[in-house]
Amino acid sequence: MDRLSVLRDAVLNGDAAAAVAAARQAMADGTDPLAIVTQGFTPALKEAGRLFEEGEYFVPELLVSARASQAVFEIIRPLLQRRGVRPAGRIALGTVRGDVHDIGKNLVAAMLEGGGFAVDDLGVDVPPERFVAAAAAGQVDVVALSALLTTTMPAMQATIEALRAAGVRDRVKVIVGGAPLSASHASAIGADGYSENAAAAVALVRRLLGTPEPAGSPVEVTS
Ligand code: B1M
Repeated sequence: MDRLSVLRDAVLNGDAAAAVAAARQAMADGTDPLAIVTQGFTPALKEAGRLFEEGEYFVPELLVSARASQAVFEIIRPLLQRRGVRPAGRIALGTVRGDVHDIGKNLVAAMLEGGGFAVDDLGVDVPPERFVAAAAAGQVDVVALSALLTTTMPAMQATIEALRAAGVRDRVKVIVGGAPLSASHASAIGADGYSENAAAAVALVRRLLGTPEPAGSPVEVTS
């Protein structure tokens, strides 16, 4: 079995030590860290979600799979981040109120940092007023909202409305993302953009802020 298959099985079985060992071996063999995300733990989590839907997995199994992915992500994160450069913009990012899913949000944060942006990670279950406070503080160019549950999608609209009510909506761009989202929903709730994955979020922010794309890094943007 190749390293990424071993990693996928380890994540699916919630075996963090085996997942980390497979990730380290894959990197030692020259595997791109981003491939460990896109071909390693992301498909494994998708499979865990499918098993959950079919009643074969329950929340504890989802949780140990998520922990194994997070352990892998911790060793990859520094490789996705770029240090020591002047930020091209500042992003306040969080998972919206009622939602504690943060693996995708953390990936978006790391990719944005890797793209040269400063990220204020507000965490999970972030109420609209915390996003408003971040925007009102002045330094933030983009408010970035993540949601993984259909039941927490309305919190995105509530956050955008709170920004408007506080008089700070025009100061910032708002982007949204997460598995249940779509470009049409983003536009319906008054967001400035939607991206389907972490790499596309970087391209979207660059486009919204007018930051030039570095040569040789084409990425797909869905917005
Ligand atoms: Co939950 N969960 N979960 N879960 N979970 C899902 C999302 C679900 C689809 C599983 C399923 O039924 N198939 C389902 C949602 C159904 C729905 O709403 N339609 C679900 C459910 C129901 C629940 C609970 C309600 C279960 C319960 O308690 N009965 C509960 C809710 C808790 C809460 O939030 N209040 C719950 C809990 C959990 C755990 C805590 C156990 C754990 C999360 C741990 C953690 O995040 N620290 C968990 C997990 C792991 C999942 C699955 C299996 C994996 C999610 C994940 O991390 N994917 C998930 C099934 C699935 O996704 N197929 C599921 C990998 C990650 C890299 O992808 O997060 O999609 P993703 O991020 C992507 C893009 O979406 C995008 O870029 C990322 C990287 O490319 N993106 C953005 C995300 N945010 C973005 C923001 C952007 C731009 C792009 O700009 C701002």
